[in-house]
Amino acid sequence: MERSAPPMTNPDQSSARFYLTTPIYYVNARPHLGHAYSTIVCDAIARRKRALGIETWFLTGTDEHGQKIERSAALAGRTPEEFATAVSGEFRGLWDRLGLSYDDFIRTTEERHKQGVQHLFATLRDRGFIYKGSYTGQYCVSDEAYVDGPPGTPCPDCGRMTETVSEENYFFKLSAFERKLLEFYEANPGFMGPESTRREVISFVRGGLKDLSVSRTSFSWGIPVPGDEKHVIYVWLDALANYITALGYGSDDPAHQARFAKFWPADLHLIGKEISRFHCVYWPAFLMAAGIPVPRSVKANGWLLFDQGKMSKSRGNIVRAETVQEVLGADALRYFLLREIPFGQDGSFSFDALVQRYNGDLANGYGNLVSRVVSMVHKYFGGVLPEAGAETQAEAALRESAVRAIAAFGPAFDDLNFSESLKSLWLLVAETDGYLTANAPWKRPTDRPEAEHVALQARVLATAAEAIRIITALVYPILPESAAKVWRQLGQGEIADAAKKSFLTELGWGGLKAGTKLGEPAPLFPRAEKDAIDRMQNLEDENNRSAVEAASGQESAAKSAPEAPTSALGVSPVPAPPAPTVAPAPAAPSAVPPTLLAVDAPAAAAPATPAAQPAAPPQVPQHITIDDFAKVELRVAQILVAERVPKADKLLRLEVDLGYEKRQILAGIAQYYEPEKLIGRKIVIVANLAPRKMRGLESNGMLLAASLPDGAPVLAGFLEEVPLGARLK
Ligand code: ME8
Repeated sequence: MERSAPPMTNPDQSSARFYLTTPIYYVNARPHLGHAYSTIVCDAIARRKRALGIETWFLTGTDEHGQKIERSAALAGRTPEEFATAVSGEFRGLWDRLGLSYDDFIRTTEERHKQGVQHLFATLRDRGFIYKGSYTGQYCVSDEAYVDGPPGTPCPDCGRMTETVSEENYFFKLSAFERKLLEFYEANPGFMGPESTRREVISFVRGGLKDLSVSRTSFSWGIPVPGDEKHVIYVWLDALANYITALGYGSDDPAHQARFAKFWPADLHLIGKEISRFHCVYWPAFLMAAGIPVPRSVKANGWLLFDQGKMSKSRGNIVRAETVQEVLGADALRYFLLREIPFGQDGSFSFDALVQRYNGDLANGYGNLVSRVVSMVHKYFGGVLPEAGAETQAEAALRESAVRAIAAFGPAFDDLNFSESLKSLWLLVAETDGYLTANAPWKRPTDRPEAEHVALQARVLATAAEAIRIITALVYPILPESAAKVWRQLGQGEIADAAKKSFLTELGWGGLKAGTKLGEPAPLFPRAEKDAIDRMQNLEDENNRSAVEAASGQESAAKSAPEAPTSALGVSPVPAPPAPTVAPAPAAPSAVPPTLLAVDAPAAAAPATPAAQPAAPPQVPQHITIDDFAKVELRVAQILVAERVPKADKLLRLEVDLGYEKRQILAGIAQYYEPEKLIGRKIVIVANLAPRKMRGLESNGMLLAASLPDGAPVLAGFLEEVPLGARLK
């Protein structure tokens, strides 16, 4: 870990303490592997620091205020408090289930946080860095970020359409920190990483910093501005402050104040790369303005990708950590994430790659090595570790390799280069394996006297066991559960106790003593067969299916409501056509190009037609007159916002712009369209349908789409430019 001097440090700063944090996660979505990744990385770091005798404080938590959470709660039909409590509980429950060793879990709805944030806000105001003004501009609710540009500008980070906000706000004088921040980055090259993040942040600041609006008035789910309660504090100022409020900043309790004095500034804020601007620009500026030391480092992990895209709820491509834990165990997940993905880079997750790594490195590698050695000590020496005797060249070579592995592992790990540290340690696994095979203690050549053979067995098994002890001690922060099992098998007791006694500080060759009674061999990493992939896939499918069923249960309840039948898209009410009275006939002539209409091709007409082929001509129940058609008001609209509706996996909530007005429409296309890709797209809607409510939300209109034989919708659109609101007739 690079440690660079912050501009202001606490005088009682002792180097034998380490404070690290994860981002606090939004409670609008359940935890997935992406969240688990950052938290697992922190857990591994915290475990190593503790085992090195460094007093460590590891903080995680949930980010619960803001417009995004307020809206998600409304969509779920719950109060923001209930909603936040439920989802925050899921995060905490998962971290416990995965055995993560956080020291504190902060929720931004807690009183201690509220008090600290208000104290920070008041301090910034008292020091002259906050003033009142008014803001008219664009805001991305998904990222809770202000965006430069005219109305209609998509968010440069997530691509979603921004909303226009016009409010009286408090502003933070961010512009006053442009030069100070650049000087700070220059003086502290290790402050942020990886290099790509550093470059991006510096170029953002060089591009000029404008004052930042730090309060909102158009909603109320947040921490009130002290003394002006119609404003709530901007959610990022609220959220970032968690890193100090959790320690005790702003608290009246002397014990908490002492903890703040002891652990602040943070040694490491570990974050995902998409939130580096908030952590490397706004956060140090807020702290500098408040006269609080800035953190020592902010390091960004890359994105975990799944099915080619960033794993995220809005893309609908998430995998849950529970699934991997259930089939292969939490250690398998930890090992995969840290070994497979060079920290700071994006990395793909797939069940195939996971199982391949697991079998190759854990089941056949480390696990098999431990099991062979422990079993042979039981078989040949009654489970008591023999005296190794005099070293030959082979033992000396293995000892030197182990010493090299100890020397290489720490610096790479502490530089967050987990993949390299594991790679170098696995060279020792392979070498120990090769050493066993070369000396074959299980095989007694006919020409070798018994006593000589027993001496070889003793030497080889004692040496291999010692190499395993070194490997296990080093890998403990990454494989805590399995290392604990191996430690017991080596007769070393509880590894957690050893960690408390800072066993990594004096790790060196020769710790295993002859005469130690080994524990019983127990399976560590049972080989994963082909069905492991299917089992994980099935668990995910099952989880998705039950979510869909939960959603469609409610949708079908809505469907059966007589006043509001649902269309094939599960959207707006379209009266069901009467049963056909005539044989299938070609499409009725119409003033509207057929692609603009929701053409329902009955599945029975073309059961095996691949989606790409044209649908069979629809059955037309009867002719309508031009006057009938004129009753339907079809208009061009542009999608401004598209997001999934929680617990309704078929539904998207769209905000569309008709030029003359904006409105919300619910569309049952979530299984076919990624919300992000719809933003900005021009579509056709039925504008004069009576509004109806679904999942507590009002739908004002219906999209038009062709319905393919397999049920997939294809949205109607235009090749030429068309103005918003234009009527189709
Ligand atoms: O941004 N790959 O919360 P959030 C890697 N509340 N990491 C991922 C990931 C992925 N696919 N998906 C999520 C917020 N993460 C704010 C933070 S901090 C004061 C406030 C991880 O719920 C990664 O660490 O959107 C990312 O930064 C974080 O989860 C975002 O979580």
